[in-house]
Amino acid sequence: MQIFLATTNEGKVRELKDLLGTGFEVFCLKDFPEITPAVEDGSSFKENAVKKAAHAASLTKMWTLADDSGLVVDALNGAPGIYSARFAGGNADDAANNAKLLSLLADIPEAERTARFVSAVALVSPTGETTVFEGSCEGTILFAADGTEGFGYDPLFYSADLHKSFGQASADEKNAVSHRSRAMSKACAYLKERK
Ligand code: ITT
Repeated sequence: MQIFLATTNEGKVRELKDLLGTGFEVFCLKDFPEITPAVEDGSSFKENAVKKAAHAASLTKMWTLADDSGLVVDALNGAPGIYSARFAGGNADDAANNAKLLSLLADIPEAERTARFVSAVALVSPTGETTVFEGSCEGTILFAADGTEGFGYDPLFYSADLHKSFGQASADEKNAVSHRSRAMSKACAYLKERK
């Protein structure tokens, strides 16, 4: 089965390929430079995931999958949430986003640094049928980066499941518990039924 991953994020491409496993011929936005990414102006992870997948599917006519995800921090009333990728500004990189998060939480004690990663995975069929699967994983925000594995906020996220930061976790360890893997296991089960 051919599947198109509507994402510009290399970290997500790596994880999504691993999570799909064998049996898929995978394409992504890098393979189709003429497809411009969708505008993410929805008000939820789910809405933005559907926007990204539907936009790409209308052009590729393949099974298309998009992930919209982010970090939800309780002490920041849910921020950065759907704005996780651009928390420190439009062109912000991971380092700038992480620095902003650490500075906003500088005075917050450990017990109040609870957070979760959330992922909404939208799947659009070649005929436009749309389904969304969601997953989350709990943790706390560290006082400093720990480890260099993964991407995005991983070095600052201490996983309650793994008892270590995602920055210290191997790809397999993160994939066993992550928000994305929890959403993707439901998406993969759905896809298998349609193969
Ligand atoms: P696409 O929209 O092209 O998929 P993006 O990076 O802009 O790429 P999002 O809008 O979904 O994707 O933003 C997700 C951001 O949330 C991402 O850039 C990271 O900063 C953060 N994030 C999501 N999942 C993460 C993970 O598994 N580990 C670390 N950070 C993550």
